[in-house]
Amino acid sequence: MSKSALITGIAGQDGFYLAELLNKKGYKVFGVMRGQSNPKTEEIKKSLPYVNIIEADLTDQSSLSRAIEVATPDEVYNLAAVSHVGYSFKNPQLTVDVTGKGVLNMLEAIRLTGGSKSVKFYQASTSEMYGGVGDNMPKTGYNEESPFHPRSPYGVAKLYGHWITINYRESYGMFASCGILFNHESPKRGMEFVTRKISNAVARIKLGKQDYIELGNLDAKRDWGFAGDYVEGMWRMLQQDKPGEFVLATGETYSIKDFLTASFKEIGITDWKPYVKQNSAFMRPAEVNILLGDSSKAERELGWKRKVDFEQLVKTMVQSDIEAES
Ligand code: NAP
Ligand code: G4F
Repeated sequence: MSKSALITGIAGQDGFYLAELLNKKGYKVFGVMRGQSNPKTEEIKKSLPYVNIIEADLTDQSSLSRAIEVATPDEVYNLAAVSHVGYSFKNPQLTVDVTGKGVLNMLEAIRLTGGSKSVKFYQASTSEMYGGVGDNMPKTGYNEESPFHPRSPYGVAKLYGHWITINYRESYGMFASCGILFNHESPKRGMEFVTRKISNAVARIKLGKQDYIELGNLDAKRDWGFAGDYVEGMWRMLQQDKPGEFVLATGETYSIKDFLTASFKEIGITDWKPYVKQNSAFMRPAEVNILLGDSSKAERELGWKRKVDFEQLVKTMVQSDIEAES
């Protein structure tokens, strides 16, 4: 009999790639969407026609219990979150409710519907939990043993989600794993994140639809991979004999300036400075200056390694936006 998986955050970037992967593997896929009339519902029905949509909200535990009863999943992937770091400074309490306490609601929904021993659970933890100021980062990057120092309401809420997941494993014997994922991007990335904001603006500048782009801190560095590679790692975590924590990263870090250089190169522009304005509205009250991940454990134990490199990622995103904007 085919396995069944429940994905929260199905309308997000990772929800899309994970649903595609699980469908290819023969899973029956259920996806949680929020809202009485979510405008993305029609889009999801078109792009992921095989997904069984369940209306539920991470802040409403009873709706999650119902989702578990409907899907009777073998695996639950908890991807839903308020996921934008900048937004989390403006809406810190909502962020705690969804990104933090929402994880507890999902775990309780599994436990109270009798799934503690039968359901495998994946929590979308994040490199934002390391935060820091860059000084305490090991030369080879953060790994599963590195200390945490979140720098945003989002990072703090995710740290709660991370530890409550581990707590449910230790308390109730749940198969509950956390993927500590570094930034991963794609043409499906939300426009509010810096990579897609840049790739889309570069496409529009090429097509004469836009003159410049406004950005915040250009010096921050991120370890950017391709989302399609990372959902494969999530799935592998739940196929292990034992649950655990796993870092997924590329092991390379680039600045926003590097991303601008590579993106503008795609449209034949070598000097991007005339096309970029800095706007303090996009600066954060506290910044994570540098992120670099060490995914040796995932390579060793999951046989996972990223396939797409930085240059390929930028090219794919810019070309996809040129096509979409043409
Ligand atoms: P995303 O595109 O922002 O998707 C998040 C999804 O969560 C959205 O579809 C959103 O629904 C849904 N959601 C928000 N509030 C909800 C609520 N109250 N109830 C139910 N659903 C709700 O994020 P992503 O990039 O795919 O990331 C997936 C997960 O991995 C997130 O938890 C993120 O924090 C984490 N993560 C991401 C990265 C990364 O680089 N992408 C790295 C590490 C960890 P709507 O579509 O209706 O808004
Ligand atoms: O693209 P970002 O908003 O991603 P950020 O903050 O690294 O968070 C993403 O990755 C995390 C994993 O490390 C996830 F957990 C999280 O859910 C999300 O997916 O910003 C990247 C960098 C930051 O330093 C930001 O200050 O780009 C800088 N930046 C400069 N100008 C900007 C902008 N970020 C955004 N979103 N918009 C700007 O105009």
